[in-house]
Amino acid sequence: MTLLVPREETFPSRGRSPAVSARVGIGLGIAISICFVTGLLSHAAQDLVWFPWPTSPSWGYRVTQGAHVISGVAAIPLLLVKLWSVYPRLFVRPPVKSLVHGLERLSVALLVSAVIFELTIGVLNIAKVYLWPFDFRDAHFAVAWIVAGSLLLHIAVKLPIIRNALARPIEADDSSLPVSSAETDEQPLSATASADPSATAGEMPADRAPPTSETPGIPRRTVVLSAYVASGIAALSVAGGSIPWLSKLAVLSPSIGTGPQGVPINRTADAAGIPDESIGPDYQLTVVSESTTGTWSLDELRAMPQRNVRLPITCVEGWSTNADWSGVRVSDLLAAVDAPAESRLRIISLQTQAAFGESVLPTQHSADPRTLLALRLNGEELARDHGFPCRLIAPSRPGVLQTKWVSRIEVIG
Ligand SMILES: Nc1nc2c(c(=O)[nH]1)N[C@H]1C(S)=C(S)[C@@H](COP(=O)(O)O)O[C@H]1N2
Ligand SMILES: [Mo]
Repeated sequence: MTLLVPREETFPSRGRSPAVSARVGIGLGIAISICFVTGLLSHAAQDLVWFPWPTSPSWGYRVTQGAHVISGVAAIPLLLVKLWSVYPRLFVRPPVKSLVHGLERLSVALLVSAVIFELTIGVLNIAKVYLWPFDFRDAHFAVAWIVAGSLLLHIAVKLPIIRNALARPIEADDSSLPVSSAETDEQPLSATASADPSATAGEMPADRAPPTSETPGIPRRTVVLSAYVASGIAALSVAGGSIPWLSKLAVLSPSIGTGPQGVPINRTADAAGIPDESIGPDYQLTVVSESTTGTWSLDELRAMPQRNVRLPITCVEGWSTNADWSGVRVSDLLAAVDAPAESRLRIISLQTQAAFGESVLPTQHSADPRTLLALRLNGEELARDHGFPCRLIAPSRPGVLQTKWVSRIEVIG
């Protein structure tokens, strides 16, 4: 029998061992858990009508969504090293030894493909690349549950191995680790390899000793350390998108402060198809309540009491920044049309037939005195691309719902 790969690359080698998989797995498990929980929170803030997402602290969504993007990106190097440490197992023969073994392999396949799917479309979303025919949010949300379920199952099945691997010094001999019924591929040393003369690359010769600290290959400590360092670097490459003093390092996030008026642009007025005439002198804001309809020209809005708030804008896709906004309180507009401050509102923009062209403002946000229809940003009249003549800004609200170019507000509950 000839091995197709160099001896030190065969499994198990020193670097490829449960000692490494378990130690990298801890960080990966933590990153995925943070990502999952903050993803659920983002879903709650955007889609759950019955869940009163709080308006305070105003930076709440900024923190949860920042953590979501950072933990997801930090997971990538850990995932790669984890897969590297176990991938020769993909080629064990026979591929399925028993029903339990088959189911266990299937759950790992599901876990790995679901995690790769989530991280891939997540990163592409941060990079504003939309290649897929399906709805990003629906798919990202649904597959997150597959990740969570198969991850719990995976940890439960591997718990004895994880425990033992963590209890021993990292470079210690792995050969006496417990082997569960689904884990018999951990023992290619004896029966399998010697009984099967056609053993393929990735399996061990029968006479091969179990890996020890003497086995050639990358030291395990180096593998684990490199995984965590790479994860930290990956996190830093996006962390500056949400954490201002790290913004110089944010090579993968839009630089905060680069857009007009010091705030990045998510979609420009041209990209959103806002015609110049619609935001010219004839512009009017219409507010419709059950009993009354009010209209205001831009000058009339400017003549109303102007409020100043400092609030972050948090793009779901991985950047956020604080800004000074001023304009008319939404609750003042509601009072003008005899609607209670605690009203559910539909905020409609001049952009028609687009996913973000309108949004629903829950009652707690309408009533919050910091929720404005902003006319000014960082001391200047709102730039066209930031939503001129006026745009919604509310505390702790996903950026995608901070509707720009608002032309109509309807009380819907
Ligand atoms: N009408 C409309 N409003 C919109 C959008 C849009 O595409 N159309 N994009 C939203 C998104 S995704 C974000 S992050 C914020 C960004 O606001 P900014 O471009 O002023 O920074 O605007 C939101 N408001
Ligand atoms: Mo966004």
